[in-house]
Formats: sequence, C-alpha cells, structure tokens
Amino acid sequence: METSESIRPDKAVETGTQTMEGSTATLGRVLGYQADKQGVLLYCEHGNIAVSSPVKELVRFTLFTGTHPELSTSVAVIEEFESRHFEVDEDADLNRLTVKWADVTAVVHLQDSTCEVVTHTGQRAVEGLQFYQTTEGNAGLSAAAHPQTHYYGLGEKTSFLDKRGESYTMWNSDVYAPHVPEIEALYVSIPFLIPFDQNQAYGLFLDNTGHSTFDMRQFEDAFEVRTKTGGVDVYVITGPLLKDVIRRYTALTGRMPVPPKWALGYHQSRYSYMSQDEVLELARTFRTKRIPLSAVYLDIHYMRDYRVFTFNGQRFPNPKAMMDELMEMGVRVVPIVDPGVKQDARYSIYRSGVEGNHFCRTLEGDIYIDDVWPGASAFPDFTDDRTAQWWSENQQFYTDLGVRGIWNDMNEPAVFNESKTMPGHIMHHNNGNPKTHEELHNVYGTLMSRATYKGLKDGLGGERPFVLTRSGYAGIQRYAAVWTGDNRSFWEHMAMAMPMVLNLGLSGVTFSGPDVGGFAHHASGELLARWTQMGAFFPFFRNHSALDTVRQEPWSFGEEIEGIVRRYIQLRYQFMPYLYSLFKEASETGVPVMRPLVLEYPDDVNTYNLSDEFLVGKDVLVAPVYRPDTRHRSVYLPKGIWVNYWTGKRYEGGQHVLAEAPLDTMPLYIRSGAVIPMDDANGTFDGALPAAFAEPSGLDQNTLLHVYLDNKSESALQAESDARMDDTVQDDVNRTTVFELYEDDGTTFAYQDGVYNQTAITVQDSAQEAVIKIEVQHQALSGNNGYPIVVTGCAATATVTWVANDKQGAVEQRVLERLSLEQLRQGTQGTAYNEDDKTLIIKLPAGHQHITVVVQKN
Ligand code: MIG
Repeated sequence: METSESIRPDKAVETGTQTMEGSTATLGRVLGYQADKQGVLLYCEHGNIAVSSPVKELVRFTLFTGTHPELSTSVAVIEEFESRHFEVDEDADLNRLTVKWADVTAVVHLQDSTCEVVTHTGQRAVEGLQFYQTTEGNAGLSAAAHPQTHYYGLGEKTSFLDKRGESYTMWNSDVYAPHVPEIEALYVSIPFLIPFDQNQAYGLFLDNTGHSTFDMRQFEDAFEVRTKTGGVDVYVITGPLLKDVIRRYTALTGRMPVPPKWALGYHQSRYSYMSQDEVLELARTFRTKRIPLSAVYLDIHYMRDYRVFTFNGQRFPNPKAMMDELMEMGVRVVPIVDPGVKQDARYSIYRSGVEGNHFCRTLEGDIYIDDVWPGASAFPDFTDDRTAQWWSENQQFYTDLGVRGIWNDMNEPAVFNESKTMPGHIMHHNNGNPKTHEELHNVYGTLMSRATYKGLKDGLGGERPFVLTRSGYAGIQRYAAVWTGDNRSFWEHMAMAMPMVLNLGLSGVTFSGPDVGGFAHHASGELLARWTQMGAFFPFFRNHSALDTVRQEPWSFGEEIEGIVRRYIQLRYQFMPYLYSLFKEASETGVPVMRPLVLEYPDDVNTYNLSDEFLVGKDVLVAPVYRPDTRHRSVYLPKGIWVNYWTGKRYEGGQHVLAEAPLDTMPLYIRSGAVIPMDDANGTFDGALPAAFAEPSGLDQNTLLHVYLDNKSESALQAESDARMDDTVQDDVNRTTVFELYEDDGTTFAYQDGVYNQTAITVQDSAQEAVIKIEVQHQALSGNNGYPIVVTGCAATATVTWVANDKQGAVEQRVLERLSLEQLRQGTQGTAYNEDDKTLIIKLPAGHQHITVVVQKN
C-alpha cells in the first residue's frame, strides 16, 4: 500500500510516459541498398534494415548491423518462409524506393528511411514507420497514427477494449495483485498490435522475446514500440478487415488445434482440493445435483511436498482408482505442474534433470537454484529440444494414470526473489545458440507448454491433449488454453475479464477465460451467479478460488444461487454444438470464438470501445450484468434484428435497449435470421441432461437446429426502413445466413484424416416464408438421425414443405403433417407447435444429403 506521501509536491512526478534510455537516433538517410533473396537490404546512416516478404500479405522489417541480417525467428513463427518474386523500383523524383510483391508493397523514403506498407488493392497499412537505435544499444520504432486511431490486440492486458491512450509492457509477470488499469504487464505477452483507423486495420507483430513496450499514450499522431534486448524484427500485416489481420497473423504464428470437447465444458477448481475423498465427493455432488461437470483440478497440495510428477500418498493413496471412478462419471482430472523442480538428491526428477543437464545455469556453469513452492528448486531449460523432450517423456507419469489435461502454472517463470523471476543473466542453452534469460524471458511459458502438450500427445494414444497455461508468448495458442491468472472476486474484475479475453482472442488466443467467481478475495452468491452467467459464454469456463477464501462451488450460497448457476452451466452444454463448430472455425481461420462487436460491425463507431458485451460467433450477443444489485442494463444492439433469447421479443438493432435482468437472467440475444445448433436439453423432446455433457465423444444425438426468424410483416419492415431512409432495406427483407455445423468424435485426431461431418445450414428469411437448406458437405461418421428444427418467429398456423434433392438425383417433395407435440415426440416426421415457448418444431425424414424446408410463416 502506498500513502499520499508518494506524491508529495517536492517529488518530481513523472507523467507515466518514458522515452528510450540513452540518446535515440533514427536511422537517417538510406545510403545504399541491395536486393536479397526475400527483399531488399537498406544501408542507412545509423543502422540497416532488411525489408522482406517471406509469406503473403505482410512485410517484415528487421534491423541489423554489419552487412547481412540474421533472419531467424522465435518459437512464435511457424509458417514456412519462401523466396517470393518481387520488383524493386527507385523513383528519383520522389526520392523513394518501392519493393513490390504480388500482394503487398513496401515503400521506403530514401531521405529519412521511413517506410509504408500498401496492399495490392492500394489500401494503406502502416505509414510513417520509422526505426530507432539508441546509444545504449536498444532499438525501437514509431509509426503514424491519428487521434481517431483505435488499438486492439496486445494479448492479456487490463483496461478497456480499445488501447488508445495506454502504454503496456511485454514482460511475463506473476502479478498476484493488483490487476488494475495501471498494471502494464501480466502473465502473457503478445507483442501484436492492431491499429484500426477509419474502418481499416493492420497488424504489427514485434517478434522480440525479451522486454518491450508499446506506447499509444505519449503521442497523438504516433505510437511507439521500444525494446530492451534483441532488437527490432517486426511484421506489418495487411488488412483491411480486422478478420484479415487475424487470419494472417494466425497463419504466421499458428492456430489452436480443435480441443477435446470435454475441455469446452465446465471445469471446477480450488486451491486446493485436498484429498482423493474430497475430489470424489465433489464430483458426486455435481452428479446428484445434476450440475454438469467435465473436469476437476488438482492444485499444488496433491503433490508430495510440491514435487512435480508425484502424488502425496496420504492424501491421494490411489490416484488411478480415483481417476477411473471420475471417468465413469464423465469427469477428467487436470493436475497442476509447475516448472520448479525441488532440489533433492533423492528425488528422481531432480536427479535425472541434473544428470541429463536439463536445468538452467549461470554462465559460470552452476545450476541456478531459487525458491518457489518446493523451496530451493531448479528450472528446466525448455529452450533446448533435448530438455523439452525429457519433460515430455515425464508426462507419462500422468497419462499412465488417466490424465488427459495438465495445468502449467508459475511458468513466467515466477520465482520468490526480488525480480520475481529468473535473473536476466541466467543462461539458456537454446539448442547451441546460448542466450540470456533476459532475451528469452517471454517464451519460457510457451516452451514449457509445448513440451507438456507434446508429452501428453505422445502418451494419449491418439486422444487430444488439453494444456492450460498461465504464461505465454505469441503462438501459445498452438499448445495451450490460457486462464488470466490471479484475479479477485471483485465485480470490477468480472467486468475487466471481457475486454481482456476479447483482446486475447484478437491476438490469436481464443481459448481463454478468467477464474469464474474470482480467485482471491471472497465471492458472494450474487457475484458467483452473475459471473457464471457470463463465464458460460467464454471460451474457457473454469471456476477457481484461493486458499482461505469463501467456498465457491455452485452450491456454496444456497438454493437460489445454486439453481441459477446450474441453469447457466447447463446452458453452456446446450450451446455446445454451436460452440464446438466455432472452435473448429477458429482452428482453421484464427477468427476468435468470443468476439468484440467491432469485429463483425467495423463500420459502427458504437462498437469501437464496447467493453461490456460481446458476441459468440456472429449470432449470439451476450450482455452480462457486472454490478451488484442491478436488475437492468443498457445493451447496444448492432444493426439487424435481435431476438431476446429468454422472451422471444424482437428488437431493431442500431440502438441501445434497456434489458430486464433479474438475478436469474443474463441478457442474451440471437441475431434474427440465424441458425443455432443446440443440444436438446430444454425439454423439447425429453428434458434430458445435455448429451454433450453425458457423452462428450461420438456424435451428439440430440442436436437440433434452432432457427430464429423475423416475424414482422413485409409492410412493417418497409415502413421502418423508409423511416430510417438508409440502405438496409434489402438486408432486412431478405437475409441469408449460413452456418457450418461441425461434428466429430470430440476426442481423437481422426478428424485430421477426414473423420468428421460438416453440414451447411442456410436460412433465407423473407416476409412470407423462410427457406432452410440443410446440405451435407462432408460425412464420415454416421449415427445422427437428422436434426429436428425449432423455429422461433413464425405463426402457429405456419405450414412446412420439404424437398429432398440428393446426390442420386432423386427428388421428393412433401407437405409435413401437423401433429400434436406428443405425436411428434413419438414419430419420425411432421411438425408441431409448442405453445409454451411459441416455437414450431419440425422433424424431417432422415437420411437425405440435401434437403430444403420451406416454412410458410402465416
Ligand atoms: O502463488 O498453485 O495463479 O491459480 O491456485 C500461487 C496455487 C500459485 C497461482 C495460480 C493459482 C493457483 C496457485 N498458484
């Protein structure tokens, strides 16, 4: 705690902005240049720049000294580089050099070595890009910005969605407290910034694994990036759309593989569940209370004096039996594994680490020993493939017991010393290219997760591993999900989780989430209810809390709260077919599952810093209540028509609406025209628990397609459109939406060999009728007997016809018979109207590859 004393008037108070140490110099004039394999080398007055484009749609700028650059990359970059054809053109009049590839152009101004990047369609990416060197040997850059430039990305940071006016540090840090706006560094560092200006975006990725700063505060007309070690190696990624930038950035740094389906479920954690009995009792309680649970976590107390790869025999006498029993309940166990290995000559991991030369050392050759949970500990040097392999092999200790997921904590690495981490002078072997920790600090966690992931994969015989990490660098998404560390049971931290995880998603890490309910401090029932409502729609959904805090399991605050928490955890599983398809999409495109509105509505200024609501995919809008004693909130709905998920009431978008939000209700909207594949758990047929929960592997037998139609008459729509006098008439009257439903076994890598199903569902909604097309695009798994369709937004009298147009060429057409709900439940096809929630239920004949359903709305 600080007192007012710290701002006494006789102290010179810095404004919070810093400039680089030492005197800085721009690189000055370009004295000469030379074409190289991938681009051009610029020799300037005060330093040299390599300008290359080793892959599509980006330009790489690498500062160097001497005659030739060293163009190696960090672990972040996985894309294969190639020599791509380019042309160099010097324009003497304009005194500039143009380096042109098929899809991107770099322009260099020879008088001051400032650069620009332009797309082949003439869209400007970066402008006024200028590099610096300092007398201290640091390097940096600045680029032009405007007062209206918005900034996204930068991974795991506090504060709001738009990073304009902020300054952040990239230095993986174990920050137990405080998570507040002025904290510039947290556990994960992703030096990837997305400036967004006048509806055009580009990306700037600084591949520097040491300390750097991104400063969007100091200047209105520029932002600045400073490095401490390692220099400047920066990729300018072209847009113009935010989605283009993310797609391109994740092509460069990799994408999340499709997670095992269980990992998308609800996870329960506590620091710590202390014994085998407690864990089993916990899982049984979830079952008796009919609260879905996919994973339970073992925090540090499961180990023998915090020795990783051990179990405390008193507390956990038979971990294998425990895991078998849990598995029968459909629950996986995720144990924590920290990097620190206890210094103990009788401990086999420490011994094999020493004998195999796997620990970090000082330059002089002593093993670096420092304090963490186990006391004096050594730290594996994951920068060496040999050591990573050793770590991977050790995972077998867990996989043999039935573990499918590992939780890597403390991997910044966090150390209980003054600098809170490994000292900068400790050496990493780095596969024979030794570097100091200072230079490689930010990749320690990623390399640990990579070794963990590989080890699990090797040990799981074809099952997909799950790794959860606290620390990471660009590219971490390839190996692990990220949780956002030690937040607190503060409403403010609940609110902050939204922009934090949204920006992680824009930075390639879509599989992330906060400790639901808050880690430190004490949750209240109301906070837990609200946070669980929100958490149910985050990509990663885990409740976790600290030692000596109020218990936070769903039933800890009485029946009312338990009921709400249960309802929302169930809702998570109901949305599983939709979510799972979005995870698949993210694994292919990098476009995140959880999206800020600006990603889908980039021309709507209302979305630019919208930090308290978000989209899941493009069709589900979530507006959590994140204040106590609050039963209403304002919700911004972007253009289109939005359906209140709970009431079915429709709202015209492009405005703020006041949502009713009693404690059991989180405002939730579905975009009209959308189709949401859901697990049938709301009792449409039998009110069973979501199948995704009961059976996470294999095809979900209960998937249904929830179609949201617009129930307005054409004249009503016309009148509204006329009143608005804008160009959205067409959009509103005849919208077409496509959703690709993805299904596979949920467990193995067989999908990579084509063992999956993909079905395109197209909805064309107009005033009189809606046409729903279901087309099988890929089918390698059989077993699903057709998806019932549930339609919201048509009259009880609606009629339904279908046409099947299969590959074999056979065409069939039928009117579907209207039945009672009960008859439909028993039967194989027909329609029924559910008066309770005003939905029309359609059951189609099974076995068609291509079926079109026409709903006459009235
Ligand atoms: O210094 O393992 O962020 O989730 O429960 C605390 C104990 C170490 C920090 C993690 C937290 C975990 C805790 N760990």
